[in-house]
Amino acid sequence: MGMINVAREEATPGSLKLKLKYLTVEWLERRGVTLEDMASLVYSIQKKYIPTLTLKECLESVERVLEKREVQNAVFTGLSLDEMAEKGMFAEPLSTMLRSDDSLYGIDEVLALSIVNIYGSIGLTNFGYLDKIKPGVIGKINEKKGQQVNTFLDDLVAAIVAAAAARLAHRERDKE
Ligand SMILES: [Ca+2]
Repeated sequence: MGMINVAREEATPGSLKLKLKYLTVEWLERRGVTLEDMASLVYSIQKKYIPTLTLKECLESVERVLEKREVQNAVFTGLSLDEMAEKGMFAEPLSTMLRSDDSLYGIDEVLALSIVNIYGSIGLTNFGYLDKIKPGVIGKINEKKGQQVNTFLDDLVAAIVAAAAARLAHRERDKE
């Protein structure tokens, strides 16, 4: 399976690869989350481990994460489900679970974990922390829940931030 994925990745023309990344950024922005929002969260959780860290490096790390097809696909899928739930396109009991971000639903977290898992156990620890504390834009997304369905968005953003922070941690460790 790994081999097939690599081959497909190489066959993807550069312009399509770039287009998918920009679409992913656009979709997140449409739902109220910018690259800068995510980069500043990466900075806040990783700064204590890497004192020389800059906001620019955090922004770059978020961008690298958003270049991965599995991340893009998770974003397109989750945000489509949020928007469709908003428009009332699902039958019960799914409709109510998605509209209320029911903690027993759980599929939003499962989808987000597909992003986190790319970067191993450091990613998972970061994700657990962000999910519990809900700092920065993640908290803002939560507050907006009355007006807009953000059931998948909150977990996707936490996962992207967790992955970008883990990526920086791995990079720093490889330097030593
Ligand atoms: Ca959620």
